[in-house]
Amino acid sequence: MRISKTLLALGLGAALAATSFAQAEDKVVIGFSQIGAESEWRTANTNDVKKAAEELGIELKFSDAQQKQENQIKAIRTFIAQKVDLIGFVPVVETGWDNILREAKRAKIPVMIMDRDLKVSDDSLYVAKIGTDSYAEGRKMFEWMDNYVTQTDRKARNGGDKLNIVILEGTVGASAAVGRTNGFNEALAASPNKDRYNILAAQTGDFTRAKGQQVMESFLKSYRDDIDILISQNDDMALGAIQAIEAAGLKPAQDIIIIGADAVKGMFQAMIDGKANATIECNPLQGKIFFETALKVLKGEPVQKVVYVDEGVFSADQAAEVFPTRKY
Ligand code: GYE
Repeated sequence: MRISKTLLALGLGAALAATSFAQAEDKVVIGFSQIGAESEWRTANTNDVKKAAEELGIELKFSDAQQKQENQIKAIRTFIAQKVDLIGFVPVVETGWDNILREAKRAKIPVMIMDRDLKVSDDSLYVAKIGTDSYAEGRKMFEWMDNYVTQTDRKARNGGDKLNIVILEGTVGASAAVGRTNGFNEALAASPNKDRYNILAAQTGDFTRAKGQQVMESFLKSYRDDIDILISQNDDMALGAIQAIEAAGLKPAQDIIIIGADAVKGMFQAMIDGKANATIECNPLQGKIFFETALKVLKGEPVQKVVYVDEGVFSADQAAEVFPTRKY
């Protein structure tokens, strides 16, 4: 949508007549700041963004922030200087975006959010958000756990009267972690079964496999014979934790119930192998709807402010059957 050289070369009258042709010829340019590559989910999300942009004929300026908010702010500032048509980004953390988004607004460049939520003083600083409902995901983690322990009449391994839970949390300050924590805790607090449970420990594993393993090792050092349930705010951390549990001589999914989030292929494989119990889906395939919405925004058409993608819940008993249909 930038003015093409052909357009400039023509006289003004001819240029006006040629406008629609020039627009059809010029690609929409979108700058996109991704968080990084911390998980299998994120890789699927990035691949989907790139594929969708290509399919819709959009010129994508893609930038990887390596988990740092300051890198995202720099990337957004560069996109503003490059006068892209629209800026998209995944906010690594919820807060701290007001200033840079005001800069984009002053430059009259619309901003769209993907995946994670953000908190800004003024919601007009972004036009739309396409993403995941992490609060609902946190609630589903509790509900699946509570149903499962009810159905299997689970007893505490240490003989006590409460089932002991450890929680691997995501990146500190990220909406995907905050939402899942709040959703889980609020569902627990409101449950008639709340007295069944005790949260032994909760710590961030930064959404990565390596840190999930490391933090689980330390949980096991303190509470090896007490832990009944692991709630992992993403599948990658759960997969790391499974290694720690096996190294400690325990059976994942049997001695310790393992519930993850994302529903990536690696977790399906773990469920098929009998090493994990369930995963709450978080759908990373958001590219198509994101860029279709962006094109509407650029045409001045009305769009919905917040759109959540569809998400399911998968347990080990369905894993083998569902696995071949999984797209990420
Ligand atoms: O669950 C995790 C990732 O923001 C919902 O980020 C996303 C989370 C996802 O890296 O694996």
